[in-house]
Amino acid sequence: MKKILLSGIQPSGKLHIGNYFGALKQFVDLQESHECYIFIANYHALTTVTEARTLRTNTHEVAIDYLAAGLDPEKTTLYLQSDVPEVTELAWIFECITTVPYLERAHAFKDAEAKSKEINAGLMNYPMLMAADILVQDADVVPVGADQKQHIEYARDTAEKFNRLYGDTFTVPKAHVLEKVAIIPGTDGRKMSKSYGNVIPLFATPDEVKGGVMAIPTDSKGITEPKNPDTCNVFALHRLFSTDELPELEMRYREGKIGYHESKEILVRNMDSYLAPLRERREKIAKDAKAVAGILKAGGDKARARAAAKMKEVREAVGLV
Ligand code: AQP
Repeated sequence: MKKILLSGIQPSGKLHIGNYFGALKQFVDLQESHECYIFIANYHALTTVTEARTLRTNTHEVAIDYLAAGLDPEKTTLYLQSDVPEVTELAWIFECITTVPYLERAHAFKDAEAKSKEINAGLMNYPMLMAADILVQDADVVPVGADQKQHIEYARDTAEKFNRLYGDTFTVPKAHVLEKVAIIPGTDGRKMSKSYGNVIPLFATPDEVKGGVMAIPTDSKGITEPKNPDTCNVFALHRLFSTDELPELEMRYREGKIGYHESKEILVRNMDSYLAPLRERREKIAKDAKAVAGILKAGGDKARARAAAKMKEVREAVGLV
């Protein structure tokens, strides 16, 4: 029996190459070896997106991105989180066995607090909704970037706590984080993140890719000065897109045989050849909105049926009957 893999991405904006290497590419790579459930986390996106039209458009775009990146609906159940409303019921039940100080320890919560953001209750309860997404499908494996690792710990803790209180009900899931791509840096060297404005969109046009790469800040070393590839934001992206040339580029960096401008030009060229086939596939898929909606509907029906069966067990376990 294949292990159950589950993960999702929020439709809170255009997917970027951090989302791709940190998460989406792994979903694609693991879809042969696992029974896969990949959703679009539109309930989660409500914590930040407050315009219905934007949420609807982003959701449709992410569905196209999933397919263009190589998720195959024959192998992977693709669905909208909101087509499985059972997760909100389960999140409520989890919130009732979870303490507020525990939720306040989440990095995402502390980050928002440090930035003095107005924190909505949805943001605070985010880890419980995520735990519900994962546990309601009895997922074994959850591929994510490093920033989400703590949330998987929350899901594990919640499964264990529920099982202790009400009897063995949930599988305790494991995070799957690939160290090499755990934190993809953005154009400013911080984690690539929509909210930091340092992203290169996965489906950027060639001009956007060029603009994004050329704007990456570097130090002011001249062409012949030795450079440290480990602290260069351009080189960090070479590690993803220039794998064949990496040893040569590293040598040229260390020996002062390449300037940042040339390094960026090489990166733009390599990014374009990597991203062009994905872009072409996306254009084709985007032409048939009905087919995309049909794939999500079929996936939603399947995911919901599984969730409903699990919720029957949960309701009985907690005494809601
Ligand atoms: N820079 C990154 N490196 C590696 N993995 C990343 N992920 C996101 N950014 C990077 C992974 O992408 C998946 C989906 O993430 P999400 O939908 O939760 O979005 P996010 O993490 O909130 O992405 P952003 O861009 O950082 O959004 P904002 O700025 O709105 O918070 C996750 O598996 C995540 O680890």
